[in-house]
Amino acid sequence: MTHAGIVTVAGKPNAGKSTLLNRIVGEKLAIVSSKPQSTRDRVVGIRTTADVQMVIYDTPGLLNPRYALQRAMRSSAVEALDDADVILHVVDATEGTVMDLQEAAGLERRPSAPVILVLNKVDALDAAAVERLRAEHPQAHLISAVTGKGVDALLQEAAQHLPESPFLYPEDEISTQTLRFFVAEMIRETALEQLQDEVPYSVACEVEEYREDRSPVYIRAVIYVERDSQKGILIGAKGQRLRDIGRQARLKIESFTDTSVYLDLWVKVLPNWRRHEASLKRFGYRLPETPAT
Ligand SMILES: Nc1nc2c(ncn2[C@@H]2O[C@H](COP(=O)(O)OP(=O)(O)OP(=O)(O)O)[C@@H](O)[C@H]2O)c(=O)[nH]1
Ligand SMILES: [Mg+2]
Repeated sequence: MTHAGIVTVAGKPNAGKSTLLNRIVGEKLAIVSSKPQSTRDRVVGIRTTADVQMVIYDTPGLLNPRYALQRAMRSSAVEALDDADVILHVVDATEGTVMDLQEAAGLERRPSAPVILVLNKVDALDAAAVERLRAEHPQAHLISAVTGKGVDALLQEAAQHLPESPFLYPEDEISTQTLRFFVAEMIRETALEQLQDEVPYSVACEVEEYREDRSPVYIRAVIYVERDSQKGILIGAKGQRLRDIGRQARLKIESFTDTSVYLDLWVKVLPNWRRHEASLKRFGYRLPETPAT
């Protein structure tokens, strides 16, 4: 009999959730950045072995929302907690304090699924610090999402919480999201890498046209920002920065899709889109049913 179910990866911004999802699936599905709040909606990865299928939800970091986009991010994460058969609570072990998920995320009630505590980034700690964590949190899994250390043991424990079930997806599937979604995310990630301060939070990306019938594959995409000044920063002197972003994003897309791609990349201003529900919907962010508190 096979086992299958939902494994939700949750925790604070920048804890390494997306890095862990990519490690588990063995493919770079979720964008990773050193800037917090890089994941905005649930990213679904699928891992199938001989008798276990895990549907893994990577979620936005749980934080106190201040504007509409953050409300959408939080509700996406909280929904994914409700759907879970088992939750991996990822904590950045280099930060010192380890809170329980309910407290760290400000949840009103304890999630109903079992929670496994995952202390990540142990590669960045010295042996004494690792020993101390082990003594303080004997039930936790100490891992490094970057090196893969401890991840197999973690997956073995997670699998034990999945119900008996036929597989939910074909065995060779690694995600439920569309290519368009991944392309938009790869462009957004590339833009994040090039930007400082507040600008990254103002960036959204939309794929307007995707022509697989052409060779190279033709993709027209728009990077949206909130202000004219940000548009200037993204385009750069004589358009150099936008060309750099376009070239690097194209390389990522080509390696992900295994085809050659012509990326036609534009920048547009959509004033204050992060605060407008209509704009959020347009970019595919899900809105909470009732305003979150
Ligand atoms: N040293 C070390 N760094 C890590 C590890 N896992 C993640 N990081 C780094 O931590 C930063 C954040 O990683 P992400 O995977 O984007 O974190 P996240 O939890 O998905 O962040 P949000 O989506 O913004 O909530 C990146 O710079 C990663 O390279 C790890 O095991 N060791
Ligand atoms: Mg993330």
